Amino acid sequence: MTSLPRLSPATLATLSAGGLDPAVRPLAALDRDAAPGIVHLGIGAFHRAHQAVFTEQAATLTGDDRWGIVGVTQRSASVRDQLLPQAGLYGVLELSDAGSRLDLIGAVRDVLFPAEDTARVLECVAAASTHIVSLTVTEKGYRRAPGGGPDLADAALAFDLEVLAKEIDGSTADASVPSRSAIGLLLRALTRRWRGDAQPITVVVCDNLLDNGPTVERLVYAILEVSPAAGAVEFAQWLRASVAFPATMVDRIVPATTDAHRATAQQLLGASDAGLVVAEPFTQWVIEDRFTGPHPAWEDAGATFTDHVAPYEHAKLRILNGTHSMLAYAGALRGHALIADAVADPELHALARTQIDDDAIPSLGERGEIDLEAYRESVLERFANGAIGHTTVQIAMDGSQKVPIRFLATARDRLDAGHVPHAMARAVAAWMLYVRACAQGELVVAGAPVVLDDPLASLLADAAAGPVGGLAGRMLAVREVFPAALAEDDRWRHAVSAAVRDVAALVATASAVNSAAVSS
Ligand code: CS2
Repeated sequence: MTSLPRLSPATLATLSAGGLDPAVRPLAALDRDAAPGIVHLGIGAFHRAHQAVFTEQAATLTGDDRWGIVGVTQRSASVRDQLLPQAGLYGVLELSDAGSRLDLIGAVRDVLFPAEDTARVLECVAAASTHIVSLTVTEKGYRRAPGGGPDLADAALAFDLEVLAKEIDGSTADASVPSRSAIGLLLRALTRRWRGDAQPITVVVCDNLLDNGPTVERLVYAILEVSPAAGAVEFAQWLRASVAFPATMVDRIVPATTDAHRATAQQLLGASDAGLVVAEPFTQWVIEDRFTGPHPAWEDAGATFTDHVAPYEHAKLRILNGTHSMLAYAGALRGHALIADAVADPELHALARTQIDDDAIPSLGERGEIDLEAYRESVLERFANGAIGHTTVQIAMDGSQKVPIRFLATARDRLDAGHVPHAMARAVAAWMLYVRACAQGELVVAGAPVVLDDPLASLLADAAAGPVGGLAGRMLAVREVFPAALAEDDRWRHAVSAAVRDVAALVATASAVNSAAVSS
């Protein structure tokens, strides 16, 4: 790649003077020095291609420059090091078979890394100009135990609870001690705000959790119930009065950025962009209209505000994410590197439709205004978008966190309604076989061996190891994923055992590369 200037306000000014490619959407003309109004925990690719874009467009339409974003990374400083040299500027490369477009985003004003900047994060959340703390920290980022409460055995959370107790009781001795979990950092930051001017604030959870806002709200109060802090009750009272946790449904397919994507963006822009993210054209955001203070005009940018998010959220988690995960596991096992190839595979396409029609849609009590059949078609069409290069292995990560939300909730509802969810059993079977193949080093996709990427990887590998016969029983015994009530339901056990045989046979008919995965 020839060395091009790096994206920055100065580079952009020069390029704009020379005329930007029509496929490049320029920045909103806003005062980027205005005090930021949003602190976002988890400034990964999804946030940058979703909420930050809605925020940029709302600012463009209203000229309201109160909504700059302070991004907070979690596990590494890499995003900070990508964006800060570019003054927070980056592009969103939108790809479809119809072509490409590049949206330039200026909403991000600063990026902090808690391991080095925890004190700054706390200051930013306590600032009077900040009205919103939002999060995309993935399912595992909330450190929850299988039942949904805080996972007190989690070392990072346990550490943070100790520091939090001191913070609640007014000791700032550990003010610069880095938080080790997102939920720990969130609570410390809210404590700092309470101890400061105690202005109301809204926490906007943008992760694929069931009933995400209220779920995190319950988690916050459950953590305070076990906190040794003398002031925990008083702090909880302030939270109840001053902090809202609206539910949201977030939707945009955002694959990992590759060098090929960067090359495409450079061609369009004429500059290199280390913070580039990639997305499909489709985007949706449904937000419960429950805020304690102001928010950007996200509705002007196309977000839906409603009192009732549940129908949207359930449809999305069960129809889109449920099928996405099934195609990821079964697709990888059949040698498909990309979701677009998996959904084009006639066997898997049929499985996807059956899963949606036989289990997901019937499990959705209330439809709201959503035409679920049309939604099914749009989802399958979006999966077929080969231009974005979304990989099966990327979606397959963190199965122990995703399977309960994307497969088991549907299965539970079907069983409670008296139906045996055979399609969900096949999805679960595909995950079990995927775990086994990875754990035994037998899965190769696009020439690369696949390693199990999951917070419970070693526990799962131990359970999956061994012959395919008995795999269902061994995996159903993993209580961190399968609650006893479901795992001991004979209808479900039989369905999963049969599904493991069926999916193993389906995988065996695929290319020679994978037949080895189920040879023993
Ligand atoms: C995907 C989601 O990686 C995954 O788990 O299923 O990130 C999915 O692309 C988004 O939820 C779409 O909105």
